[in-house]
Amino acid sequence: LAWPMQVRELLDALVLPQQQDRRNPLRVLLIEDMGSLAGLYSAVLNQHGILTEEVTRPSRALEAIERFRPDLILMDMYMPECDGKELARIIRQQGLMDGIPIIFLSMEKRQDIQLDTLALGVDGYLTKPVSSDELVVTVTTRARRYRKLRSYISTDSLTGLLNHTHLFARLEYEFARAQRERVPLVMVMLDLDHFKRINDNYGHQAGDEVLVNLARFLRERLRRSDLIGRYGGEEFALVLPGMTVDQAYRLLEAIRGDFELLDQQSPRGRFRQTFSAGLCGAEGVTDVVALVQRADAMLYRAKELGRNLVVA
Ligand code: GH3
Ligand code: MG
Ligand code: MG
Ligand code: MG
Ligand code: MG
Repeated sequence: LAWPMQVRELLDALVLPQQQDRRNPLRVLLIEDMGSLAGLYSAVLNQHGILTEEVTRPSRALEAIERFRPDLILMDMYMPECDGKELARIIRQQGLMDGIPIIFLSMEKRQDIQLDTLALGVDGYLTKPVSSDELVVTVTTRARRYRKLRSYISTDSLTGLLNHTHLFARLEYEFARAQRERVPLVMVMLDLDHFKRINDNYGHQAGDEVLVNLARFLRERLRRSDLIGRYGGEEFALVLPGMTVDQAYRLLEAIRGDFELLDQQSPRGRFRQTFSAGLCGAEGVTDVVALVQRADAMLYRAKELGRNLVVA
């Protein structure tokens, strides 16, 4: 298929990987029972810097979504185990990913059937055979837009950490997974010590900078798989999957000790800032509410015992 030159350039500009895409490629989950076809789509998308994961059995889809965290789902309509419409409906019921773009790829040309799927909340319909250009443009633009919207609603604007709502959605998932796979998980509640005084003595702006510094410090010291959230105000919450309470205690204690030594800058002078943290392991805990309550109780203990402490 030959496009006029201007259209070709427009297409290239649209799908040109943007700076942020290169550092963190767009992720597309392909649900297609014909493995060879899935491989073909993957190859086209991969050529444009898009990461893909292929699922040939619909029953594996939810697990793949949770693990791979796609920015978009490309789905076949007719599959032996389950039809695409049913699967789309199930995906739409999952809290964490309920807004993810789902695009159908199918030979189905009947408009009433296509309309039916659109009414389900499916975002678009590509009719096979689809051209590479159409595939790449559709996927890139929608995945990028979803990613942007998702980051607005899931991150705290000051620190860039997960916000309260999103942290809890992710915690629910990590907690369930830890129970299911019988791996440890630790919840941490962390609160800055006498932070009110910092605002009073050095100004609110300096206080904000401390929050940003701590967020950066935590990101540097924790693993990519750990969840770091701003619980609210000057309180942070961490979820450390796969870590035992002992390991988490040692890690947090090291972070506490190093953070305490950082010089916090402000126009009214330098100062130091400490935090206290409470830890709780997920083992034997029935739900996330109880988990957070226990970590909170440990934090309260740390405050009572004099602050600048980690209590497990
Ligand atoms: P404690 O050691 O008991 O936690 O003492 P504290 O002073 O840190 O706790 P308190 O709950 O009395 O005060 C929390 C302070 O945190 C008050 C509030 O102004 C400040 N704070 C909360 N959110 C922000 C924020 O986004 N920016 C700034 N600069 N300050 C904040
Ligand atoms: Mg099929
Ligand atoms: Mg307080
Ligand atoms: Mg505090
Ligand atoms: Mg507080």
